[in-house]
Amino acid sequence: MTDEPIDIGVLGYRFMGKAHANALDRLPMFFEDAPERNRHTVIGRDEAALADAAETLGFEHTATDWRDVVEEVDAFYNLGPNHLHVEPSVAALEAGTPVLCEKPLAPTLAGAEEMREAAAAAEVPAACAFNYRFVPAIRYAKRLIDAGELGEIRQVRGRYLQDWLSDPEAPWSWRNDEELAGSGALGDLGAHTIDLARFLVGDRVGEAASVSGHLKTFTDERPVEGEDGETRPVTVDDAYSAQIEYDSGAIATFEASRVTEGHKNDHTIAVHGSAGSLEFSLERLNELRVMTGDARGYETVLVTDEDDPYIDHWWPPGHVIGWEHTFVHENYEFLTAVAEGDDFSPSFDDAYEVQRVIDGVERSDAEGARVDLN
Ligand code: 4PW
Repeated sequence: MTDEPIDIGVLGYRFMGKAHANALDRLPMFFEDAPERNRHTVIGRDEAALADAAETLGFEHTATDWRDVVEEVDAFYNLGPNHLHVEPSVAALEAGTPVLCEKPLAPTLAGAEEMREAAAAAEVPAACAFNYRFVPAIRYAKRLIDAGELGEIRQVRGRYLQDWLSDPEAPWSWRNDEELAGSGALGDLGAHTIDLARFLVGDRVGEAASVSGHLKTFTDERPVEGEDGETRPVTVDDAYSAQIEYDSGAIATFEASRVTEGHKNDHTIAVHGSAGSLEFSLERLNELRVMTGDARGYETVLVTDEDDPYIDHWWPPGHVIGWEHTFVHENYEFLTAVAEGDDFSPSFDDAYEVQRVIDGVERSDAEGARVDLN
């Protein structure tokens, strides 16, 4: 492990920029064995906003061009819009700089392939920020599945529901544009569920072998903020649903939406096997519902004991943690992998597999038919 602080360069300083900067803040107090790190440069286009962000998020420098930064730093966090994932991440990897990139890996499968190849050629961690893998209750669920407590895995059901685009007057943003985002709810939210299922049961069921998918856009154009009367077209899905069959013959049903009234950030996943079931919901992230053995129904397990994953770093049993802590765990693992030169998972390879399913859903929707992914 290197003792030199890891200089971090971050592209993007809004929602995800704050989530990761907050995580970096928490490390010295709660993860004392985390490698030393240094908030070196924050990158963006708007110089005034950038100066404010550097001040608020604690970065030493600012830069308006990522090209000036990716070689200079020891780790590059790509938290920019999806259309900026490919080129800067590939350039960083080609310069031998480890990368942590937000999800979905790329707007298209071709972009994800380019990123996967750059990662394979580089001998440094290339990570995709699927933060829900770092929820203690999810790690607990994986232990149960790996130990065979659920028996043979038959079905997975996953949903990720938000409501912030429910109002047709909600303003247009890059997240509504196919060129800039790739897809809508599918890539933004569905990517998480597809990855989480793969994380939990992938070792038992293999990869997705075929998929049938449907995309739906309810609002075709949205107002441009600050531009009276101007609208822009929505060219991505508001909601998607998909049915998947894995190599083993296990099946999954997934859906995501950004227009579901009454659901703010409802990410729920259930796994059903021949000997039991479990269910996790982000809105109750300290809990896992489990049914195994001779039990006649579900038991709710509070996953906050000292021997539960990551919990020994935080508070005494029962003192619950939240969404932001997933980023702390993710940053801890990523920076440790960078310092020790280890592999990191979820990697670009993992994220490419997710993108293969996303692409399959899009093709299935376009063709009106089930598509083979092999
Ligand atoms: O995990 C979610 C994301 O994928 C976040 O809570 C917000 O919604 C930000 O982007 C999506």
